[in-house]
Amino acid sequence: MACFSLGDMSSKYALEQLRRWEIPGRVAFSEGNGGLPKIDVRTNWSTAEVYLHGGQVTHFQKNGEKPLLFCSQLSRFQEDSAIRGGVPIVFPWFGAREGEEMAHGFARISEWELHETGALPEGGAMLRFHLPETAKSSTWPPCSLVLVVTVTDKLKMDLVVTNSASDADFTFENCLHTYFTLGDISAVVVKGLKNTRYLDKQENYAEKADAADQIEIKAEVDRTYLDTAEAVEIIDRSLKRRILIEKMGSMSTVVWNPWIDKARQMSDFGDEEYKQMICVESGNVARNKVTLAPGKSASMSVVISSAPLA
Ligand code: TA6
Repeated sequence: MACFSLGDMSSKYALEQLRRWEIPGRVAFSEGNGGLPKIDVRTNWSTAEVYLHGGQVTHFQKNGEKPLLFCSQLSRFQEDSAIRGGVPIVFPWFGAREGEEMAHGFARISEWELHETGALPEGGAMLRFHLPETAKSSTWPPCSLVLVVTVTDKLKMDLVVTNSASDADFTFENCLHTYFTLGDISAVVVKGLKNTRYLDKQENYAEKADAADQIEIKAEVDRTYLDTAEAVEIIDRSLKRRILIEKMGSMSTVVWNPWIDKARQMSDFGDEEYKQMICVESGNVARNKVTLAPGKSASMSVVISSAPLA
């Protein structure tokens, strides 16, 4: 199976290798930020961008509208850092981990391989990426990770994890850590999580529930909602749009806005950028972590769409 990953290739050579996957008018390749190879997708309804670095979708925008995904103006684009925006792939652990320097696992700082591109008959595009064996931390059991990105008037991402071992179960956390563009955080509410139990990172992961119909962001919010398969809606009255995040194979939803202090502490994030973004993340975290028997797979899908506010 022909495939491609950045590995130790130079970017120019890398781009030449990618050309075979080009689909005129639909899928093209260019040198992105930091000289990293970037995949440019154009459909009848939208544009998108994906980096092999992290297998990360960094841009999705419907024609004539503001981008749906947020990417920090200060994001690093280098091999030992995660891109600050778009859809970082969190795997095989969420958050910090004892003895591991990289929070949120190694998938988002690994070079993924492009294995397939396809033009969809109605005018969309499909891209399939694999995380190569070499990218994994040696301390982790054999597993395979596949990401399928489908771009139409919606953005669909499928993340499939397979336990490649022949004799042992494999337990992991996963999360599509999606950053969304907002007009103004003060004009935004999040719906779909009423009465859902969550771990509040602001209070040492105390377990709580919120009976309010919607979440307003007036300070740092860092909540891991558990045991929920529900869709979540971001209502943005400043951009007069609602963003719908539907998910399958995910029982956790994380809602995060860094607010003022955390924004200032992040060198790859603008001090004022907290006003134009929110993370609504879909995954399987904490007690929702997944255990796979040998040879078994688990698939998680997230579909992002938007519509004007009535
Ligand atoms: O998903 C929320 C969170 O776990 C926050 O606590 C914050 O750390 C955020 O992820 C970003 O993490 P990163 O490692 O990308 O800086």
